[in-house]
Amino acid sequence: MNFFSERLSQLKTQHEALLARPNEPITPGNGIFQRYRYPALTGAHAPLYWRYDLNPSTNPFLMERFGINGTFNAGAIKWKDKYLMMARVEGVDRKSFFAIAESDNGVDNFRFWEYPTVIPETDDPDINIYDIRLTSHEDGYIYGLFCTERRDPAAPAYDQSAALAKCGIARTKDLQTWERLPDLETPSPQQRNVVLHPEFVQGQYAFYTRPQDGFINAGTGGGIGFGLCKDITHAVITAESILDGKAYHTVYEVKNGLGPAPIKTKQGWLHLAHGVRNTAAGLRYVLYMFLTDLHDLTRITHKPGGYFLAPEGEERIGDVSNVVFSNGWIADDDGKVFMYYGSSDTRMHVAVTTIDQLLDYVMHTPADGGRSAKTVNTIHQIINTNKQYLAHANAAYPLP
Ligand code: M1P
Repeated sequence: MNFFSERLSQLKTQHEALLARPNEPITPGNGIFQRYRYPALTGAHAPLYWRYDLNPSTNPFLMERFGINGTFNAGAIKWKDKYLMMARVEGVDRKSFFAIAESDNGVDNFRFWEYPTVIPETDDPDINIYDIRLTSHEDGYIYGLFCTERRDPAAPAYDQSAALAKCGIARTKDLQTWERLPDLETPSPQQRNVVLHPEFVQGQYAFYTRPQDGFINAGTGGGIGFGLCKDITHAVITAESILDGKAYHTVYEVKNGLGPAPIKTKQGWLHLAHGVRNTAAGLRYVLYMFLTDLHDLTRITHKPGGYFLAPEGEERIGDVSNVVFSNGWIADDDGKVFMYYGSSDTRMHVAVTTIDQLLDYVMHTPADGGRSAKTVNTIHQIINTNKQYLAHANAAYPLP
């Protein structure tokens, strides 16, 4: 075998082994969700034919011609009985784009479709697009709302970082061909993490927003907002109210943003969101949950204190460390829920749970008491209630 063929064979073997690797649940877990041992999707999952020129005469060293830096922050949807992640794929050129990977069981063997997704541009081309939220809307379309980032036109020439984030909107009926609609207009100069609600509200399209003053800093903005608009083909929100604000000394004291579109349950709408706080080591992103009223979407009925899921082990490390971020989940008809989350802006993971577990979690986890004394009080109450059960538990499972 010559050099080229040998190298190609090695690459193919390694790639196939990665794609075919079974994922394993990590037991016993916390009873709320089941984490999995391996990332569900990484940059290395990208097909070899995206990355290599496979012609021996033009690429005699079988050199990587287009490197993939990572795959993270994926939208998700069940489509023709397959579990689909629409991942944010980032090239080594720092540009993100979307590409769909599918799996039969939702936890492993994710394989990218042949081509990355083509999202048409508006008259003002996107410089970078990312973090798509997929919503199957009752109007019959699947919408993808994503962040479109462009250089801030007001920034002086010496500042090549200042950016303007807006919400881009595209829709499809087959996940292959996308129609681009004008970007969402809101009272806020910066919008990221915008999510479309799956049902009409008062006959209008309902959006969860995240107003910010700056690209990174929430400033006077922040919080998960809510607004309505009649025409999604020219989406303008004139009135935006905050349904879940940032709060001092919580896991969302710097900023927060909604994750995927909420899941409808008999008890209300289940929401997954991310919260950000500042530390000496930089920003820390965790996931948290809350439940809103079935009819008044802006009324939070239950909100557990603290985080639902925070980065652990390898998840803590990556291009932007100490980050978990979720913008995709899939609820199966049997009540199983596949939660997809990115870690440290580098790779995707899956955690599996059920609607019943999530409702139990949001409805029975103590709320944030607001101060240390209340936290101690909460634990005292748990201990006292447990006393009658401890004797039994110790008898059944004697302590060493
Ligand atoms: O780098 C961490 C995250 O930062 C942004 O989230 P937010 O809008 O809440 O600040 C996004 O760029 C997100 O993609 C990224 O994971």
